[in-house]
Amino acid sequence: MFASSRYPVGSRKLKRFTPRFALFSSPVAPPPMPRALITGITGQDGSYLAEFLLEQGYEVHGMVRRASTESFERITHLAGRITLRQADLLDPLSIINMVSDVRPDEIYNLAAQSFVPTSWSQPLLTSEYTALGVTRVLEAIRLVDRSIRFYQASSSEMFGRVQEEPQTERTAFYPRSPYGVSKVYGHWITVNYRESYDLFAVSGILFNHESPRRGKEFVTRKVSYAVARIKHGLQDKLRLGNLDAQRDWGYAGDFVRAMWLMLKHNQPVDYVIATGKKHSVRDLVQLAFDRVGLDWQKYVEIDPQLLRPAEVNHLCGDASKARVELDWSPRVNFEQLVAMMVDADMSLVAREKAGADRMAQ
Ligand code: NAP
Ligand code: F7E
Repeated sequence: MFASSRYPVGSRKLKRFTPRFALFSSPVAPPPMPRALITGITGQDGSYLAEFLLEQGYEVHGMVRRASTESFERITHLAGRITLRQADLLDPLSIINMVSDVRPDEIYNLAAQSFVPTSWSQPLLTSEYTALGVTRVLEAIRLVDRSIRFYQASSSEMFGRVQEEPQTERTAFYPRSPYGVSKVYGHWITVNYRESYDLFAVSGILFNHESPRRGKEFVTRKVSYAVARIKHGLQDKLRLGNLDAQRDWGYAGDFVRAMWLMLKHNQPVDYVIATGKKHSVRDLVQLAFDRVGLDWQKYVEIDPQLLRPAEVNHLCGDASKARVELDWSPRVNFEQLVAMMVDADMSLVAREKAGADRMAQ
């Protein structure tokens, strides 16, 4: 049923790529550009995915929510090349109208409340965005056009207290936070709509992925930014929580390529996306401080307030299925990732410092 290389044979989607006049005119007119809609385009992954899809020749639309101040810094360099639409995961009508106006070939549902600690302080809002938000997008597809392909941003947080090592697509879930629980809902509702309505809906179970565009509250960026500020003499301590936690950290640029490969595949299948290597927060800290020639033990303090009510102690994924079936594998390793993030923050802090000095004059 999902048999062709690009889009399903016999589906309405095929029409978009086979203009009728192509049979009579020569040379053949180029097929229309595929059209993608990204929810969460202002986030880390949304910005990398938008860039990647533009490179693949897509027309890219992004969903943004209304705010009194805009937070578009990750996508300002794409201005004029993407189209932004206002809608909100909490408002079903806004999503239906947006999908109906854009009529995308593919929807990447990346929008979510994605910071794990906030999911304990705002558990209901987290479920509204991160769990029920998925159903709202799926319902819009069901009502507007069932041939739209759908990607759901699922998470290794669903494995939580891990039931086996490494984790695969067959590992049982045991989430440890309201965020993880919400993602389990998002995962299963995606599977359910695929099975109930024959949608091309897939769930990518992505392990932690980072970049210089990562939010500053996540541990990798918190460390790289603090290292840069300490090196530039703007900060003298870095307060952290659990240094023993271990994660399978990859590079966001590599991971968005996997999302696209999943929607290009001839069958809707769920995949684990991971590097297969785990490191502790302590390893991360040591590497980051080493990069600028500082001894981390002089600067890092443990703050018990940063410990979580229920911790995910270690995660490590096995992405063999994606390697074999999608020909996907990561290109950036952990050491390169940490170096990339520290170097980017060294430049950023230097610019911030120069700006502050100019203001003071
Ligand atoms: P992120 O940087 O926190 O971005 C989240 C995005 O969601 C932002 O664009 C945000 O918009 C948007 N959003 C939040 N609530 C919304 C609402 N009510 N309506 C519309 N948009 C809303 O997250 P990320 O790291 O790019 O991750 C992307 C997705 O992958 C998320 O679903 C996350 O849970 C999941 N994931 C991430 C990782 C990872 O390691 N990065 C791993 C597995 C899964 P604003 O700019 O307006 O806040
Ligand atoms: O924490 C420990 C913390 O907040 C990683 C999200 O993208 O990946 C992310 O969730 C580890 C945890 O990411 C601090 O206890 C120590 O064990 O960077 P994080 P996360 O919770 O793994 C998954 C896959 C997602 O889906 C999420 O959306 O680091 N840790 N000290 C700390 N963490 C933070 N944030 N801050 C600290 O000071």
